[in-house]
Amino acid sequence: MTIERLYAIIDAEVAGEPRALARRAVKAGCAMLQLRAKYLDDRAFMALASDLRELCADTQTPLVINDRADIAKIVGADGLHLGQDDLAIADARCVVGEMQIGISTHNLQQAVRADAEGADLIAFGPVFETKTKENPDPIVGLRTLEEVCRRVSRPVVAIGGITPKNAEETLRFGASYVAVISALPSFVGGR
Ligand code: 3NM
Repeated sequence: MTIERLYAIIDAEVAGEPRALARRAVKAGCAMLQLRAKYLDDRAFMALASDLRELCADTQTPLVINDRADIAKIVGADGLHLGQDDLAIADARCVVGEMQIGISTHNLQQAVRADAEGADLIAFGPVFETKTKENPDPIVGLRTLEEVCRRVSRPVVAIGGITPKNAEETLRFGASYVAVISALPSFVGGR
Protein backbone atom coordinates (compact mmCIF):
# COMPACT_ATOMS: atom_id res chain seq x y z
CA MET A 1 0.00 0.00 0.00
CA THR A 2 1.27 3.45 -0.76
CA ILE A 3 1.85 5.50 2.36
CA GLU A 4 -0.02 8.47 0.84
CA ARG A 5 -3.25 6.60 1.55
CA LEU A 6 -2.50 6.22 5.24
CA TYR A 7 -4.57 8.29 7.65
CA ALA A 8 -2.57 7.92 10.85
CA ILE A 9 -4.48 8.24 14.09
CA ILE A 10 -2.46 8.94 17.20
CA ASP A 11 -4.62 7.71 20.05
CA ALA A 12 -3.18 9.06 23.28
CA GLU A 13 -4.50 6.05 25.18
CA VAL A 14 -3.02 3.49 22.76
CA ALA A 15 0.27 4.97 21.56
CA GLY A 16 3.14 4.22 23.92
CA GLU A 17 4.88 7.43 22.96
CA PRO A 18 2.44 9.57 20.98
CA ARG A 19 4.95 12.20 19.90
CA ALA A 20 7.51 9.66 18.70
CA LEU A 21 4.87 7.67 16.84
CA ALA A 22 3.50 10.84 15.24
CA ARG A 23 6.98 11.84 14.15
CA ARG A 24 7.48 8.47 12.47
CA ALA A 25 4.10 8.69 10.76
CA VAL A 26 4.71 12.12 9.24
CA LYS A 27 8.27 11.23 8.26
CA ALA A 28 6.94 8.10 6.55
CA GLY A 29 4.67 10.38 4.50
CA CYS A 30 1.19 9.65 5.82
CA ALA A 31 -1.65 11.59 4.18
CA MET A 32 -3.07 13.02 7.41
CA LEU A 33 -2.47 12.77 11.12
CA GLN A 34 -5.31 12.75 13.63
CA LEU A 35 -5.05 13.25 17.36
CA ARG A 36 -7.62 11.27 19.35
CA ALA A 37 -7.64 11.47 23.14
CA LYS A 38 -10.82 10.45 24.89
CA TYR A 39 -9.42 10.65 28.42
CA LEU A 40 -6.75 13.33 28.44
CA ASP A 41 -7.58 16.44 30.43
CA ASP A 42 -7.79 19.70 28.51
CA ARG A 43 -4.30 20.91 29.38
CA ALA A 44 -2.65 17.65 28.37
CA PHE A 45 -4.74 17.48 25.17
CA MET A 46 -3.73 21.05 24.27
CA ALA A 47 -0.06 20.39 24.95
CA LEU A 48 -0.07 17.28 22.77
CA ALA A 49 -2.08 18.99 20.03
CA SER A 50 0.37 21.90 19.95
CA ASP A 51 3.34 19.57 19.69
CA LEU A 52 1.72 17.63 16.85
CA ARG A 53 0.83 20.91 15.14
CA GLU A 54 4.51 21.81 15.07
CA LEU A 55 5.52 18.36 13.93
CA CYS A 56 3.03 18.34 11.07
CA ALA A 57 4.10 21.81 9.95
CA ASP A 58 7.58 20.49 9.14
CA THR A 59 6.21 18.11 6.52
CA GLN A 60 3.01 20.02 5.73
CA THR A 61 0.99 17.04 6.87
CA PRO A 62 -2.63 18.00 7.59
CA LEU A 63 -3.41 17.76 11.31
CA VAL A 64 -6.90 16.68 12.34
CA ILE A 65 -8.29 16.92 15.87
CA ASN A 66 -10.86 14.38 17.02
CA ASP A 67 -14.01 15.59 18.81
CA ARG A 68 -12.73 18.90 20.11
CA ALA A 69 -13.76 21.82 17.90
CA ASP A 70 -12.33 24.26 20.45
CA ILE A 71 -8.88 22.67 20.47
CA ALA A 72 -8.90 22.29 16.68
CA LYS A 73 -9.53 26.02 16.40
CA ILE A 74 -7.00 27.04 19.06
CA VAL A 75 -4.10 25.08 17.54
CA GLY A 76 -5.04 26.01 13.97
CA ALA A 77 -5.62 22.43 12.89
CA ASP A 78 -6.42 21.61 9.27
CA GLY A 79 -9.37 19.44 10.17
CA LEU A 80 -11.84 18.36 12.81
CA HIS A 81 -13.23 14.85 13.10
CA LEU A 82 -16.64 14.25 14.65
CA GLY A 83 -18.57 11.15 15.72
CA GLN A 84 -22.29 10.55 15.53
CA ASP A 85 -22.84 11.90 19.06
CA ASP A 86 -20.56 14.92 18.76
CA LEU A 87 -21.49 18.41 17.54
CA ALA A 88 -23.44 18.55 14.29
CA ILE A 89 -21.43 19.84 11.33
CA ALA A 90 -23.31 23.15 11.17
CA ASP A 91 -22.73 23.77 14.89
CA ALA A 92 -19.08 22.81 14.69
CA ARG A 93 -18.66 25.28 11.82
CA CYS A 94 -19.58 28.09 14.25
CA VAL A 95 -16.37 27.26 16.08
CA VAL A 96 -13.98 26.11 13.36
CA GLY A 97 -15.26 28.00 10.30
CA GLU A 98 -14.13 26.62 6.98
CA MET A 99 -11.87 23.91 8.38
CA GLN A 100 -12.22 20.42 6.84
CA ILE A 101 -14.71 18.33 8.80
CA GLY A 102 -14.74 14.53 8.79
CA ILE A 103 -17.59 12.42 10.16
CA SER A 104 -17.57 8.88 11.52
CA THR A 105 -20.36 6.78 10.05
CA HIS A 106 -21.33 3.18 10.61
CA ASN A 107 -24.05 2.40 8.07
CA LEU A 108 -25.11 3.56 4.62
CA GLN A 109 -27.79 5.90 5.94
CA GLN A 110 -25.38 7.76 8.20
CA ALA A 111 -22.84 8.05 5.40
CA VAL A 112 -25.39 9.45 2.96
CA ARG A 113 -26.58 11.92 5.60
CA ALA A 114 -23.03 13.08 6.41
CA ASP A 115 -22.48 13.62 2.70
CA ALA A 116 -25.68 15.67 2.39
CA GLU A 117 -24.80 17.72 5.46
CA GLY A 118 -21.53 18.81 3.93
CA ALA A 119 -18.89 16.56 5.48
CA ASP A 120 -15.57 16.92 3.69
CA LEU A 121 -14.46 13.40 4.52
CA ILE A 122 -16.53 10.36 5.49
CA ALA A 123 -15.06 7.71 7.76
CA PHE A 124 -16.81 4.35 7.52
CA GLY A 125 -16.41 1.39 9.82
CA PRO A 126 -15.59 -0.76 11.52
CA VAL A 127 -14.66 -2.55 8.30
CA PHE A 128 -13.01 -5.37 10.26
CA GLU A 129 -12.99 -6.42 13.90
CA THR A 130 -11.41 -3.78 16.14
CA LYS A 131 -10.30 -4.03 19.74
CA THR A 132 -9.45 -0.35 19.98
CA LYS A 133 -12.85 1.30 20.07
CA GLU A 134 -15.06 0.96 23.11
CA ASN A 135 -18.48 -0.41 22.17
CA PRO A 136 -17.78 -0.58 18.44
CA ASP A 137 -20.67 -0.66 15.98
CA PRO A 138 -21.27 -3.94 14.10
CA ILE A 139 -18.63 -4.79 11.50
CA VAL A 140 -19.69 -3.29 8.16
CA GLY A 141 -17.46 -5.36 5.87
CA LEU A 142 -15.99 -4.66 2.48
CA ARG A 143 -19.18 -4.95 0.41
CA THR A 144 -20.99 -2.25 2.38
CA LEU A 145 -17.85 -0.13 2.24
CA GLU A 146 -17.96 -0.50 -1.53
CA GLU A 147 -21.59 0.61 -1.62
CA VAL A 148 -20.91 3.64 0.57
CA CYS A 149 -18.00 4.65 -1.66
CA ARG A 150 -20.32 4.50 -4.67
CA ARG A 151 -23.10 6.47 -2.99
CA VAL A 152 -21.26 9.44 -1.47
CA SER A 153 -19.55 12.29 -3.21
CA ARG A 154 -16.78 12.82 -0.67
CA PRO A 155 -13.65 10.72 -0.11
CA VAL A 156 -14.23 7.74 2.19
CA VAL A 157 -11.82 6.72 4.94
CA ALA A 158 -12.05 3.05 5.89
CA ILE A 159 -11.49 2.40 9.59
CA GLY A 160 -11.52 -0.49 12.04
CA GLY A 161 -9.09 -3.41 12.15
CA ILE A 162 -6.98 -2.21 9.23
CA THR A 163 -3.53 -3.81 9.04
CA PRO A 164 -0.76 -3.96 6.43
CA LYS A 165 -2.36 -7.27 5.31
CA ASN A 166 -5.83 -5.96 4.50
CA ALA A 167 -5.15 -2.28 3.68
CA GLU A 168 -4.65 -2.77 -0.06
CA GLU A 169 -7.84 -4.77 -0.40
CA THR A 170 -9.75 -2.09 1.49
CA LEU A 171 -8.56 0.51 -0.99
CA ARG A 172 -9.60 -1.75 -3.87
CA PHE A 173 -13.13 -1.65 -2.53
CA GLY A 174 -13.17 2.09 -3.04
CA ALA A 175 -11.80 3.74 0.08
CA SER A 176 -9.60 6.75 -0.56
CA TYR A 177 -7.71 6.31 2.71
CA VAL A 178 -7.24 3.75 5.46
CA ALA A 179 -7.31 5.01 9.04
CA VAL A 180 -5.25 3.04 11.50
CA ILE A 181 -4.72 3.12 15.26
CA SER A 182 -3.37 -0.11 16.74
CA ALA A 183 -1.52 -1.27 13.61
CA LEU A 184 0.07 2.14 13.00
CA PRO A 185 3.52 1.00 14.20
CA SER A 186 3.46 -1.81 11.61
CA PHE A 187 2.98 0.78 8.89
CA VAL A 188 5.51 3.34 10.10
CA GLY A 189 7.73 1.51 12.62
CA GLY A 190 8.01 1.79 16.37
CA ARG A 191 5.22 1.15 18.83
N1 3NM B 1 -13.67 4.31 14.89
P1 3NM B 1 -7.94 0.13 15.01
S1 3NM B 1 -13.33 1.84 14.56
C1 3NM B 1 -11.75 5.04 16.28
O1 3NM B 1 -15.98 2.23 13.27
C2 3NM B 1 -12.51 4.02 15.55
O2 3NM B 1 -15.90 4.38 13.31
C3 3NM B 1 -14.21 3.25 14.33
O3 3NM B 1 -8.76 1.33 15.64
C4 3NM B 1 -15.45 3.28 13.58
O4 3NM B 1 -7.23 0.64 13.81
C5 3NM B 1 -12.16 2.68 15.44
O5 3NM B 1 -6.96 -0.21 16.11
C6 3NM B 1 -10.96 2.05 16.03
O6 3NM B 1 -8.90 -0.99 14.74
C7 3NM B 1 -9.88 1.87 15.00
